Amino acid sequence: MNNEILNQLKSCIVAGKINAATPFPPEMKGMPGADELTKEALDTGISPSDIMNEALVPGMDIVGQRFTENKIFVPQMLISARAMNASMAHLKPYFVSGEVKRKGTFILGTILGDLHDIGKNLCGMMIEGAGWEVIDLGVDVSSEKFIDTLQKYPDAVIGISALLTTTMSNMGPAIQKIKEISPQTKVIVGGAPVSAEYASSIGADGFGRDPQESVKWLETLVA
Ligand code: B1M
Repeated sequence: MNNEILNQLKSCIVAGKINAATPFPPEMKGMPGADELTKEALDTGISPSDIMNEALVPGMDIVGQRFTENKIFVPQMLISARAMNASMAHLKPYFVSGEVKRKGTFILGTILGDLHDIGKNLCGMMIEGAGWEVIDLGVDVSSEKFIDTLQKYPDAVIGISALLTTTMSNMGPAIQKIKEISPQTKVIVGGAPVSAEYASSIGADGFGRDPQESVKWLETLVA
């Protein structure tokens, strides 16, 4: 019974079925979505961490994998993230109370001067879906703002996104300033013009070609 609800919930995440009222996807019209199934799971006594680890995380993992393989595209990924958010709304109180532990904290932002946030937002959603607390600083983030936020979350990992060849050059100095204050802090960078070689040349610890690669790299930190 428990497995059945969790499997259904996982399918909703993968298919992007938010709640019973949403008509998408057409083949699931009228069926309960992530919203109703999460409530039912909690009412049945399934623990919030089982909901997270056995439905949401594996569901988003499939979504990320399909995106990497070009089997789905940005709109499908966004709708799956909305289904995940519908479920997370029921789980948030348990995170706040500490009953469900996160894998860690991830501070995310686009680099100084860069206003492109679509890819950064997708990464944030996938990383949250993988069980991390995401502190999203938004766009055009200065190194001072990353460092200030790090004071509040000293164990956090930092993620920086850049979409312009002109702004990606701001990432190296930002990483240098972050590492001067906190040498042990891990930093991952990504964005269309960024490559693994460039990432390592500016002192980043990790590079994510897409959200799924970023999730996989984060997993190596907590393995
Ligand atoms: Co601008 N823009 N834009 N733009 N824009 C590009 C990037 C550009 C390639 C268009 C072009 O000329 N063909 C070009 C950059 C050229 C270059 O530098 N080589 C460009 C330019 C020049 C500019 C302006 C300078 C234009 C101007 O004003 N003259 C200006 C700059 C503004 C600024 O940032 N200061 C500008 C403005 C804008 C808009 C505001 C209009 C808008 C952004 C809206 C927004 O984001 N809210 C915009 C858009 C939409 C684009 C394009 C069309 C689409 C970007 C996008 O969202 N892609 C883009 C052209 C293109 O890409 N086809 C373009 C979809 C998104 C899902 O992909 O962001 O690559 P992406 O994210 C991927 C990966 O890169 C990765 O995961 C995501 C999912 O796979 N990823 C990470 C991203 N961040 C990551 C972080 C990680 C890990 C992975 O770890 C931390």
